[in-house]
Amino acid sequence: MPLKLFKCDETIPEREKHCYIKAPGEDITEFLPASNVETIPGTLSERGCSFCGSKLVIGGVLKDTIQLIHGPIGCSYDTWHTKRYPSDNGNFQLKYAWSSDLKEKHIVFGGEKQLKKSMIEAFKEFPEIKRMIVYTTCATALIGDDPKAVADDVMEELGDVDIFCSQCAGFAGVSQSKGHHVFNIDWMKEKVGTHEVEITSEYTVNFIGDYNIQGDTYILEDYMKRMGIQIIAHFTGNGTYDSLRSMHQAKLNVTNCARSAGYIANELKKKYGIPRLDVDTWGFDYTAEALRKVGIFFGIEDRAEKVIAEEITKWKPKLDYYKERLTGKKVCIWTGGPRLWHWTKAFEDDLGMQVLAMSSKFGHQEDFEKVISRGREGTYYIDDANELEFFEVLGQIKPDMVLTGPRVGELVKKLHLPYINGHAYHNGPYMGFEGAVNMARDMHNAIYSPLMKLAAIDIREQK
Ligand code: CFM
Repeated sequence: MPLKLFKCDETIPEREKHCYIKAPGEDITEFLPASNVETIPGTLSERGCSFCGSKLVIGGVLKDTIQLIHGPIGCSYDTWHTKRYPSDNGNFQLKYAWSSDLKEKHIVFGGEKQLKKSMIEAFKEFPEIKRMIVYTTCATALIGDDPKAVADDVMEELGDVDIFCSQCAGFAGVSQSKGHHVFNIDWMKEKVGTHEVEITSEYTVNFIGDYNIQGDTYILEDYMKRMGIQIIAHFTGNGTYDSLRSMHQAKLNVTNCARSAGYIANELKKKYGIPRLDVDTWGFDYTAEALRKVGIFFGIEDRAEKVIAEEITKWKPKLDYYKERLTGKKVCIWTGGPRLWHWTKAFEDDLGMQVLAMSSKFGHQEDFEKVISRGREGTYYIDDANELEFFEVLGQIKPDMVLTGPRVGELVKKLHLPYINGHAYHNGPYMGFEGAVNMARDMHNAIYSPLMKLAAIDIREQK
C-alpha cells in the first residue's frame, strides 16, 4: 500500500490519503493520492482561491485588456504584481490594477451602480483600451450582483467596447483550478467565434496553456515562426483579447498546461473539430519532441528537424556543462501540479538529477497519473502538502535544492536550503532549449552558491 501517514499527521489521519510513495512495480491502477478535494480542517493548505485561478492565472495575462475586479480592494491588490508575465507592449497588464473598491455600504445596498461607475471611469482613463474583463469576487457573488447586466449596459452606452465577465468567486471551488475551468468554458461559450484575424500561413495553431512567464512565449513564438507556422492565439501569454475570440480559426491546438487550459482545447475540438496536441515545452528532449509532433501534424517534419538541429548545436554544449555539475543532485518540486510532470523526467533525463519528492497544490487525478508514471520509485507524491509534512520530507530526503514559490521558498531559505522560484522563475525564460539551459544555470548557481552554508553559521559563536 503506497499511501503514507506522516508523523506530523497523527492528529489528522485523513491526510494519509493525500500522500503517496511510488512502490516497486506500482502501476497507479490501484492507488492514487486523493486530490482536487476540499482541504481538511486543521491542515495548512497551499491551495489558492478560484477567483485567483481565473484572474491571476488566465485572464490577467492579456496585454490589452482592463481587468476590473468587482470586490473589495484586497482582491485586486493581492492578484496584482505577483506573477511575472511580460508583454511586448510595455507590460500594460503588469502596471495597473483596477477595482470597483467595494465598501460596506455597497455590500448592504448592492454594488452594481458602483461597478458601472468604475467601468466607465476605467475606460475613460485608458481611452485607447476597448476591452475589459470584469471579475466577480466572494463579496459580490454573495450579495448577488449581476455584472453581466451591468456589462451589457456599459457596452450599449459606450458602443465601441467589448466586455467579458468572469463569474467565479473565490469560494466557487476547492482551489484555483475551478477558476481555470470557469474562465475556459465561459470564454469558449461567449467569445470564441466572434472575431476573425487575417490568415497568413496554411499552418495555423493556437498555443494553449502558456503564460509567458519571464518570456517563455517569445521562445515558442520564435520556433513556430521559423517553421512557418502562424499562431492565431496565445491562451494567454502575451495574448490579446481579440485573438482569443479568433481561436476557432486555427487548425491545431498545441496544449502545454493541460491542467489550466485543457478545457478550452477540448471544447474547440468538440465545437470546431480542431485537434488537440499535448506537448511539454520544458527540457531539451521534450521540446524537440514537441516540435517534431507539430511538424508531423502539418507534414513539415524537415522544418522541425532544422530548428531542432540549430537549437541543439547552439545550446547543447552549455547544457552539458551544467549536466556534469548537476548529475546526482537531489531535488524537491513544490508547485501547482503540471510542472511536476513536465519537469521530473526532464531533470532526470536532461541533467541526471534525482527528483525525490513532489507536492501539488491543486493537481487532479490525471496530473498524479502523469507524474507518478514519469517519476522514479521511492519518490513522494503529495497533494497539497502542509508545512509540517514538508519539513518531515526534507528531513528524510535532504535535498540539494527545492523548486517552489516564494511562500514556501521563505521557509526553505530559513532551513538554509537552496531554492529556485518554480512559479515565476529566477532568471527565465525556462521553456525551450534556451530556457532549459537558463534553468540548469539557475539550479547550478543555487546549489553551488556558498550563501546558504554561510547563512547557517551562527556568528555569535565566532571569535
Ligand atoms: Fe499551469 Fe501555470 Fe501550473 Fe497553473 Fe499556477 Fe503557474 Fe503553477 Mo504557479 S497555469 S497549472 S495555476 S503551469 S501560477 S504558470 S506555476 S501554480 S504548476
